[in-house]
Amino acid sequence: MAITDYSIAAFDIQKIWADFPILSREVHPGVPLIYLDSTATSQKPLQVIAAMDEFYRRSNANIHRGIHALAEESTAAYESARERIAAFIGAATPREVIFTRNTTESINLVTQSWGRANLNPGDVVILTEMEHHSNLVPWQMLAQERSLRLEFIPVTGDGLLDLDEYARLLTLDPKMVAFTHMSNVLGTINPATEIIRMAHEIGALTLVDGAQSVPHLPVDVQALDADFVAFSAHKMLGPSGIGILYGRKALLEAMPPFLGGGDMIKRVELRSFQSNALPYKFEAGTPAIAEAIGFGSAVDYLADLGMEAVEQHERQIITYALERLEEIPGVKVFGPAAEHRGGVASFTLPEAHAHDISQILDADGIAVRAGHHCAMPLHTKFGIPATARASFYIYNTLEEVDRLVDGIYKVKQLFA
Ligand code: C6P
Repeated sequence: MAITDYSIAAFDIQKIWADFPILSREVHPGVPLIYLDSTATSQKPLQVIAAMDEFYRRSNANIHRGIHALAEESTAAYESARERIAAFIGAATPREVIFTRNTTESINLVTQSWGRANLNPGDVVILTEMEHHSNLVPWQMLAQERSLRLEFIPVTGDGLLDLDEYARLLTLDPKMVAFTHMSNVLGTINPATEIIRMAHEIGALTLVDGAQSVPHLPVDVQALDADFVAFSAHKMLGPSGIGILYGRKALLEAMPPFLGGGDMIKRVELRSFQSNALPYKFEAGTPAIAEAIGFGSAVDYLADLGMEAVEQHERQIITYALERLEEIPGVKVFGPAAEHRGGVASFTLPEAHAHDISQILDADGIAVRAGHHCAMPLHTKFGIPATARASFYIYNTLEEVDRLVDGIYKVKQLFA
């Protein structure tokens, strides 16, 4: 699609489009792509693709194991990626940045390692009603095993967390408060600093699901004062198969390893082992090396744009998108006003199921996600089985919002 709308860009959108080859393809003959599904996974710029290609062409070798030139190059590239990611989130040291497979694995690392070591029958863990299954099911599994009590901060009708009820739940003396920084369905940006401060006041630890916030907002883990933060590369211009668990050094040092195997040990005997130092203690086996290098390149790309500019760009798009969607008779958009949300708009139409909406939009090249978006309890709370979800990132334009709105009118005509 030709981009003519530059007026809102906090940065040079035409240059950005040139970096994302996939945005120029046709998805059906003669039908260009309009990609509005970055909350599921983002597209990747040439710089990320080139960094991974270059690694396999020139430097491929296992890390931390060889003394030959390629092994040293690949180890240096892998560790340099960790350093740049640590700087990107403001970690005190790269040793607090653990490579995992994704946000889901990062959260499971916390439940299985920290949780098993620290939680006992009757202990309370606070979650919220807007959690993705990734920050729900791992806690449910641990709760079953350890007879924990899970409590939930309610979501108000306008898609915000009820902080008065949170204050009341804190009187139950929870050991952990685990919450999403930004909802993948409602787009709500939760007041993470306040939630963490309140938890710390009563001595609880906090886990921030940053899957949607780290890609879209400036996130500084020390300014947040977070204990754990989980996020995935694939939602922030990087490859799939790699994510991060940030954890405070003292906490990570006290935690037992999550997976056992190579690289996570200092010494092994037939009947015992000694764990390696951080961060390697939590990185068993050969990791996703090329993916880590691609991830490093992705954070360089975002840091060059500036996360304030990324946030501003998406705020302008979502403000316009909410205005335009609300013009359409019968459309119900879930979630708060634009000032409290990132670039996510989940909606329903009375005439058509979310899957039909998505299928008809696809015929016009518009990619949106339909379903429960791995947040079934939230959909149950709102009394709906599914929503259609348009989500925006650095490469989206106001013009694409107009195309989405035209597409929704087409759906309404077809189902009238
Ligand atoms: N949400 C979506 O379409 P993984 O799959 O581990 O990279 O991320 C899991 C995850 C955790 N928390 C939040 C808030 C998320 O949005 C996601 C992923 C995608 O909404 C895929 S279900």
